[in-house]
Amino acid sequence: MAIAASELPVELREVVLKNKPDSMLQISPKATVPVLQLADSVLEESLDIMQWALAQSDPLQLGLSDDELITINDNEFKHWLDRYKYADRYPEMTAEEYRSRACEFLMSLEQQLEQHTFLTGEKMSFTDLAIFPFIRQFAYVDIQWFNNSKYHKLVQWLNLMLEHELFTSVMSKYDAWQEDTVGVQFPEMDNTSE
Ligand SMILES: N[C@@H](CCC(=O)N[C@@H](CS)C(=O)NCC(=O)O)C(=O)O
Repeated sequence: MAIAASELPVELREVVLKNKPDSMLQISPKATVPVLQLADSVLEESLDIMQWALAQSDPLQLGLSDDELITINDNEFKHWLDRYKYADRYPEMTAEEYRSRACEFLMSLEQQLEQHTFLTGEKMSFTDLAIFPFIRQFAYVDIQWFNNSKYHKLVQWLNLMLEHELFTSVMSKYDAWQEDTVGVQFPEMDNTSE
């Protein structure tokens, strides 16, 4: 989403995690996605990629942020989210217990959203982009529970983000990239208008 927002052109290489290309493992032995290969360096963390893109070009004025909310999201919340999502792999606690641990963070977000439409103000910002994918994952573990929860503002915010063109525009499905081929040009050329 940050790259789409920046409108910087990249070559997209869709990776199937069960069959990672050798050339990806060579430049990034860490072996996680996303990976961004630049002319003289490799970025292997989503936040670094977001910052790289938006530092150069930010037409939507999302800004750059190392907000405390992002730190809590990437550490505490992600920890409980993974356990809530895969509770059968972590039998020490029930899914409901994992969910209630994760909810501490949801309450912080709800408090922000009681003050403004997005997490840091009336406009969507870097912080919204960084946190949204994780709240989306959390919500879809049990969407009925989420939609009926007490986090009313968060439910509204998630829907705003899900409907936002920036999100829908990056949700196309791509075929896996094959070694020694050219990936997909992104943003894709709009060939609907003559
Ligand atoms: N902190 C990293 C996390 C990256 C990460 O864990 N990505 C997952 C997919 S969402 C992955 O590539 N896992 C490796 C695998 O499943 O083999 C980032 O934000 O870039």
